[in-house]
Amino acid sequence: MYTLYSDQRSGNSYKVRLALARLGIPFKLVEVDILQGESRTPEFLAKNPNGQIPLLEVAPNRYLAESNAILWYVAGGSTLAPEDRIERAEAMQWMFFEQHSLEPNIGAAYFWLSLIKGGRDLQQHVLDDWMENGYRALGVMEMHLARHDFFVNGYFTIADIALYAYTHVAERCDFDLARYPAVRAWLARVAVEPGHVAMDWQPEPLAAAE
Ligand SMILES: N[C@@H](CCC(=O)N[C@@H](CS)C(=O)NCC(=O)O)C(=O)O
Repeated sequence: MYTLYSDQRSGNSYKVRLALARLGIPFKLVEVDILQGESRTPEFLAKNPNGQIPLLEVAPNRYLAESNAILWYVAGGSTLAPEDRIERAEAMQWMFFEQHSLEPNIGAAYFWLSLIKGGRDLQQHVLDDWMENGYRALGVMEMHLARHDFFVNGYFTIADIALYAYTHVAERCDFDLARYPAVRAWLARVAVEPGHVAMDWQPEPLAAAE
C-alpha cells in the first residue's frame, strides 16, 4: 500500500489525495506540518532531498516527489492518464503550464495570504506580480475552457486535477473569478466528477494491525 506524505493545506498534496480517492486506491496518509519545518528534518530529507511534500512511498524505501509526476504514476493505466500520443503530450503541456504559470502565482498567493499570519505584509513586494501573473494564467485557461469542457480532448484527466488544486482556492487569496465564467463552469464540472473529494478529505485511518 502507498504511503502519502502530505500537508492537508497544500494544494500540491491535494492533487494526489484527489487522484487516489477518485481512482479508489487505498493509501496511508502521513501528515507533515510544513509550517513547523517537518519537511526539512534529516529524516524527511533522507526520503526527499528537496524537502517538500507531496511525497509518495511507492514501494519500501522508494519515494516519488513532484505532484504531477505522482499523478502520472498513480493514474497510469487509467483513463485519467492519456496514453494516446497527442493527448499525453497535451496533458503534459497543461501540467507544465500549471507548474510554471499557475502554481508559482496563485499557489504562492494562497500560501502566504491564506495560511501565513502576517503573510500579506511579508510578501507585499511580490504580491502585485503574483496577481498579474495569476490573472494571466486564468486568462489562458478561460480561453481554452470557453471552447472545451476539460483540458485534454474534452474528457477529465490528471491535467484537470493538477489545475483544479490551486484554481479552486483562488478566491481565498484575493483573485476574483467573476471575469472567468468558463473557469467557474469547469470548477463546478470537476467538483461533481465521480469520486471527487474536497481538500479537507482524508482516507479512513488504517486499522492498528495494518
Ligand atoms: N513542484 C512541487 C512543489 C511542492 C511544494 O511546493 N511543496 C510545498 C507545499 S505545497 C512544500 O513542501 N513546502 C515546504 C518546504 O518547501 O519546506 C510539486 O508539484 O510537488
